[in-house]
Amino acid sequence: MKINRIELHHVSMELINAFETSFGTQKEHPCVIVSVHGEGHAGWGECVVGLGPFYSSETILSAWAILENYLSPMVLGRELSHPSDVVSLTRRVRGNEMAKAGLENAVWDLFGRVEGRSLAEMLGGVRDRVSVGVSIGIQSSPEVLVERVGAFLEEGYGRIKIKIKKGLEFDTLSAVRRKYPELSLMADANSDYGLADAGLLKALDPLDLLMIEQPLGHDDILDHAKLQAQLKTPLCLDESIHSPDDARHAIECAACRVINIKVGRVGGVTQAIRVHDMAQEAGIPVWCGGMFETGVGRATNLALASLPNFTLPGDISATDRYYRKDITRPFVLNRADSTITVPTGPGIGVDVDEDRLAARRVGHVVVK
Ligand code: OSB
Ligand code: MG
Repeated sequence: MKINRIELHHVSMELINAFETSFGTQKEHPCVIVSVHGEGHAGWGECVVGLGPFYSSETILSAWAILENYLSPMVLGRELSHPSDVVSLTRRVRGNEMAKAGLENAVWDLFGRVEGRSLAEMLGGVRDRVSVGVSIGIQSSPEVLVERVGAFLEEGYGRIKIKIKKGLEFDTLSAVRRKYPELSLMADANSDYGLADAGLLKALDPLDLLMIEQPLGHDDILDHAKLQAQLKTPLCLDESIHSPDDARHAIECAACRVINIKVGRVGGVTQAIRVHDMAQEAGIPVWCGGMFETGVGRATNLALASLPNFTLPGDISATDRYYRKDITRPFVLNRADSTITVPTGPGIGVDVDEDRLAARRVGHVVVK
């Protein structure tokens, strides 16, 4: 299969609710939607970068430049026998995992559409519905937070993740725990703590959290191992895992008991599967993280999360938790079991509404 044209669409999606984390407040979701064209079909992938280099070092501008000037030329016109060929063709580019993922995911979708197979089927998915939860940003007070949690439970979400900030973690989480003693509850620190703050995190052990996500440095593994040894609560790594090797290092030194897999953070579907398989062999459960994806990235995530070792609920909420109108059809929550149904059509199984895409587009380039 050959790709003869690649288009980059800089899309800006307005979030229904601003989202505050320990690294900043986000009012919109910017992304690069990548479309790859060949064999009479188009494949779609989402590059999940932020506006600034705060969650990861990649930004919308860096991903755009890398995709246009380096990654696209490496893939255009080349004979591809499998989507993972993109990984080998772009190996010379270091880092820039989100840019790589946007392109490779589009190629997976193209292969699926040409072959008439769903992405979930291509990846070896084993479930038709994926367990999901909701990630709640930092709120103005514990009372406001407890109310928001109640509203999401009312909507049918069965697992709640709360963003925490150093010094406010106990009051925040214990308020929720007091109101909902049985709730499947977890926290995400986005690297706001240091090893010297172990005491603050140890104090959370009695709250019976499902896990604490990424308390320490965005590039740390070893200190997480030292921290995990002091805690009863399982640690989960997000920011620190950019590759299968990072996952291996974390597993070998017992830095975590859970791994969050974001397809963008690890450089695409192929690498995500490698991390999944490695964790499975080590007895480490994984779950699918979220980056406020449009329907394009959300569909990719659902296919990925249908793999067997995604045994914990993912940050893959329904479309109406993020957007009034998406660039694909909306995804809805199955209220009865807090799941979202995995698309079954060819490729990612949803189509891009091109009028809607054009309406949200602030930049566009065609690479041939
Ligand atoms: O740390 O998981 C994170 C969003 C943007 C950047 C980082 C993170 C998140 C989320 C939101 O937690 C997950 C979602 O609902 O998409
Ligand atoms: Mg996280």
